[in-house]
Amino acid sequence: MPEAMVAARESNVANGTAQQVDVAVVGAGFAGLYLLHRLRKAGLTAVGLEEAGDVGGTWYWNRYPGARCDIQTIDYSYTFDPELETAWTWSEKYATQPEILRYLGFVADRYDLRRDIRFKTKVTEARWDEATARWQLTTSNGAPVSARHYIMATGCLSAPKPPEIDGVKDFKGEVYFTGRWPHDGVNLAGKRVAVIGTGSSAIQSIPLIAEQAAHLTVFQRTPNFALPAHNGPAPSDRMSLLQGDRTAYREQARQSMAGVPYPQQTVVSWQLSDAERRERFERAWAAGDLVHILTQLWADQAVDVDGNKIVQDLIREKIRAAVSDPETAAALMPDDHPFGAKRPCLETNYYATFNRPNVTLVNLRQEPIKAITAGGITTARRNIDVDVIVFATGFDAMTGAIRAVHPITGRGGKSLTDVWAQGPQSYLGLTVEGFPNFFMITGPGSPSVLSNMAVSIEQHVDWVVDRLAALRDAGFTAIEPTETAQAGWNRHMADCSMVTLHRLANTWYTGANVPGKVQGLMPYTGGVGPYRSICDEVVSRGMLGFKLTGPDGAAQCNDGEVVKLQPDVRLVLNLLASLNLPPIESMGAIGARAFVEEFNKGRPAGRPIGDIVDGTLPGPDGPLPYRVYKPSTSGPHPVVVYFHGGGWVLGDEQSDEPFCRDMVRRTGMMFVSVGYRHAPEHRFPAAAEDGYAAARWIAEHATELGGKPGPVLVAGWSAGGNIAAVTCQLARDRGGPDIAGQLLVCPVTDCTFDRPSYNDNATGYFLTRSLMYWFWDLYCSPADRTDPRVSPLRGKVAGLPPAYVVTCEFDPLRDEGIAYAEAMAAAGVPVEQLRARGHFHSSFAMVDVIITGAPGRVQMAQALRRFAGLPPEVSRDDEHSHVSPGHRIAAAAS
Ligand code: NA7
Repeated sequence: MPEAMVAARESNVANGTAQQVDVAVVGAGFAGLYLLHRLRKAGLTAVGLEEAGDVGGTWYWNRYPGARCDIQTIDYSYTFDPELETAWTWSEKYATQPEILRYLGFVADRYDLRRDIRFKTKVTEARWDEATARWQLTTSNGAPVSARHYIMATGCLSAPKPPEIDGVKDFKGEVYFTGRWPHDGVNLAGKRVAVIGTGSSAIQSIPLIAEQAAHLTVFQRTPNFALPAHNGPAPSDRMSLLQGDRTAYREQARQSMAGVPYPQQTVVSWQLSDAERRERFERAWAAGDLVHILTQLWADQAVDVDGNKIVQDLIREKIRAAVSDPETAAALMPDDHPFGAKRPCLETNYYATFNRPNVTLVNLRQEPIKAITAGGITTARRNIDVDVIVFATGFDAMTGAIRAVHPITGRGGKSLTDVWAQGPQSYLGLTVEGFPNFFMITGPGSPSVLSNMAVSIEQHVDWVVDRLAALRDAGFTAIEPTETAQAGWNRHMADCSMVTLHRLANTWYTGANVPGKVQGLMPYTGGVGPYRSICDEVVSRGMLGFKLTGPDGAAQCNDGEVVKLQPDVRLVLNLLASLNLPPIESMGAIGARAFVEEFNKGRPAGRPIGDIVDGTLPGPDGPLPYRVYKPSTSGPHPVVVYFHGGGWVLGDEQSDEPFCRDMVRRTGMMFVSVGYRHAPEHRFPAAAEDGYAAARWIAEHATELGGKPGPVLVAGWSAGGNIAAVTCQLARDRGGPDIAGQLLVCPVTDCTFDRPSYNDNATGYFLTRSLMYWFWDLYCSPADRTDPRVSPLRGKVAGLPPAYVVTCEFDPLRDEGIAYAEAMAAAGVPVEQLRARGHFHSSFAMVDVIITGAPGRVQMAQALRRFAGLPPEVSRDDEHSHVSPGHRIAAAAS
């Protein structure tokens, strides 16, 4: 900062006139320090306002015994300056709070940051002044501040939660909060100590408190999963990865899901034997690394309740083995949330501490705390006398420091507290509509606490500072997200929340730990790498979703939503795009079939079902192969005749196997998938006639196949949906078979290519318009295309079986599917539609890849069961029967 400016600042502080800066930053922790450094480099003047007496943020306040980071310190570091990386060496795999604080002090000194920070200074009010397009801040100490931009670098866990227990004021002993631990330490020797809470802070401090105290009583409301930290020197395997190629290591972290460089697992739990799963688990247990065990066991561990439960059981086994008293061990075993849905902890001697004679666990689920009294704590069963109470009860997370600490008033006098009354709303977790030039670092709506904070902070700070510099250079003075962009982000947040299991636990991620707080998942669950690419996309698409304004009415706004696809659909499409595959239609039919076969080898195998039997049936022009998929329950089951997708050209009776298996599990019905003949060898109407003949034969032979006699159901995806629809028309017109219902998933129904979905989704969503043209050309000559046996929309649609029609937003076939559903409904056929928002043509077929497709298949299964006269729910252990509806929490913003 130029000398004159420093002098001006000092005199402003002294005389009470507002300190003028480009940017005011609240907080001098990891985020605030890097902000000040970057802002200075960008030529923007800044002041840091920090309540504490020095730098450090969360590491300044959390000085309780045993406080450490639980992301490995080599990953929990700044990476913006390679020289800084080599100038500092961590002494341990997980550094202690004092060492991390020293590191942040070292950084502050190295870049001379303290001169821009006003310590022991709280912002007491922040108000946007429309006339000057500046934020006006009042502070608890010194001059007010006038800033063009206002940035909250306040951290996610910095507003401790009040005790919420009656009688705290009556207690005559000592009271401490882990999040506000005295700087000169606490002597607990010889004292009777109570620790309330069993989150990370408690789990880290309890073993050390137990060593000092005469007696320690731990009051536990919810047991947590804790894993051994195996602290010590940084592990050599991780160190050699880092030192081998530092740039690649850091880049992998930035592109990863959690901000730590681990690969994406692709093997699913049911592909592994018990022994292989145990081997993976033991390796992870020995590694002592949260991100390893949270991400590296099997691909379904974080997204599927079954895959997750295997991990839970293995951890519970470890707890049982570590704790001698079976009742205490049982009480310490979490059983109300998926592993990882609540923040798991790293421990050193935590479970073993409960084997000490001076430690008692009080299970508050059995005996809740009634009150705190002068002498101790009274539960529903007893009085426990103590000298010291340690509240390790956590924080008003994510929104607490931003919302509750001081009033923030945006455009038109709107208060942030009011705007967030129903949960935090943001665009990218960085900005809020109605609050121009206001930014949050790791705010609600960003990956934040579900990521390595160091990586997320650097990404946020770089993005924000680059935007401020660009804004200045373009002559604008204000930036604010639009309503459309914010609503879109909130929808995207809600979509992401359906991918992971975080929504299934009541935690501080969801606001459930604070009485009265609106509940909803606050952090972004879509992953660090995808989040980064979205932020970059906002910029590359001309600051999409932001309104920029400047002097003399200058304005720019490229309004819109940055992500309309479901998050996993976006990932899959980006991956496919990155592979630069030649168009399928350029491969020729033989080449395309080989490609699809190869492509399918890489997908997760379908889940186990009862039995699979292959056979052949007599088709109109020779035998046709079929594959029967049977449920594991005892039959006979209703029969679904299934037609695979592939544009009448590709695939076979096995190519939709994951879908068939999934639907068998969800419906409890038997699927018979038919290998109908393909073009170009067998052109129209071969596939249609095969489909019809197969349905007829299967209906007639249901009992021999092991199915239930009586009406069958038909189902199909894509061209298979076309054959299913045609089969229903032919069955009506040719005297059977009796069909109880039809499930048409993204069906081809018409030979017209001018509906909007054909143009809107012509390219970029895997099934392209030109691929569809190719399919049509191979299968059916133009003269035949209006025949209802290929364009069922052109046929008579009255008198058809009840239908469930699924269409996807980003599919060329969307509008003809909707048109067919509407035509049937208009003709009196009972029709239900699922118009899948954000999905593409293959969403529902990509089982265990497009996780957001699962709820759609649940609805399809329920429809098939209704058609078959069965109750909607199949009694099996899928994710929707594991969890009571009350436990499902969508994103805060939804
Ligand atoms: P956490 O993880 O929020 O843990 C707080 C603990 O305190 C948790 O076990 C709570 O039980 C318990 N708690 C909270 N309020 C009460 C009341 N009123 N009565 C009894 N027990 C209570 O905070 P931490 O400080 O441990 O960790 C915060 C994060 O810092 C951590 O996740 C890491 O990211 C670093 P509950 O589970 O709500 O039933």
